[in-house]
Amino acid sequence: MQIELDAIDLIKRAGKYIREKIDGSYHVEQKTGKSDLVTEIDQAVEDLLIQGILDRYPNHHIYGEEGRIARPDTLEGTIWFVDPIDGTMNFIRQKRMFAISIAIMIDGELRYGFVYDVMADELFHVIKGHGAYQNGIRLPQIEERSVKEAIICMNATWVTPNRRINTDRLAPLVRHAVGVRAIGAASLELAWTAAGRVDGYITMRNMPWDYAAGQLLIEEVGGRVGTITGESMSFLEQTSVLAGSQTFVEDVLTFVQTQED
Ligand code: 2AM
Ligand code: CA
Ligand code: CA
Ligand code: CA
Repeated sequence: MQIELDAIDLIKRAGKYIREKIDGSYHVEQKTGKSDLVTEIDQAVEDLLIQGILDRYPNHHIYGEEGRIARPDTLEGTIWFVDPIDGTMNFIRQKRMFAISIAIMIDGELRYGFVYDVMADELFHVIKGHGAYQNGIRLPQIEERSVKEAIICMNATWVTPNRRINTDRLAPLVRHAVGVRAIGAASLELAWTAAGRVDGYITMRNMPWDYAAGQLLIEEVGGRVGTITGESMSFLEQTSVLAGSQTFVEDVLTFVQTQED
């Protein structure tokens, strides 16, 4: 499909741009606080992606993190969810383990997803109904693992107080799991779940540009993605995310429902 080739071409060009800029100097700004950062590279990459999309598809809508173009307020038509740098803090401090995340939704249905690990030059991509791929090699179906057998990617927000859930209900998961990892780039954590490197991802606050591509990757290999209370995603607002195999997600939902408050 042309749209798939266009998206891959764009994401790889954007990645090359980031690799050229990563060791240079750029401004860092705080958005909502010291853990929520943006640089002029994030903005330049979003501009580059927007330009590339609209050159080819002037009627498509773009829902991008840095708000460089007005966001659609419905899911009608074709929408590109774009996160120019997912894991900005990793980009700034680790200089690795960040991704460009792009998902394409047509009339409310996720159809294509792309997560590009820029420094590893590793592209995860998915076409709904036609497979999920890691650098062009098809990913097998996800392994069914319970919490007791799982390595869980987490985020500090799920063991600190938040308004969505009593986090005392989540902390016991850490004790039961084989291990936990906090990578700091939601799209990569979801792609790694689809690829079987880890067994699940849980966060209390993600936006559609963080999870949409990773969600489709996981669903294509037979996994499940929803909110921490088991609802499906709305794609227009901030949400919790619980992702993994069917067994993992059901196990976590049971954990969350059965822990004492
Ligand atoms: P970002 O780097 O694109 O902002 C960090 O644990 C992960 O959560 C990253 O994928 C980060 O994406 C995402 N995230 C979403 N909302 C965030 C926020 N308000 N502050 C920090 N990270 C956020
Ligand atoms: Ca951000
Ligand atoms: Ca992000
Ligand atoms: Ca980002």
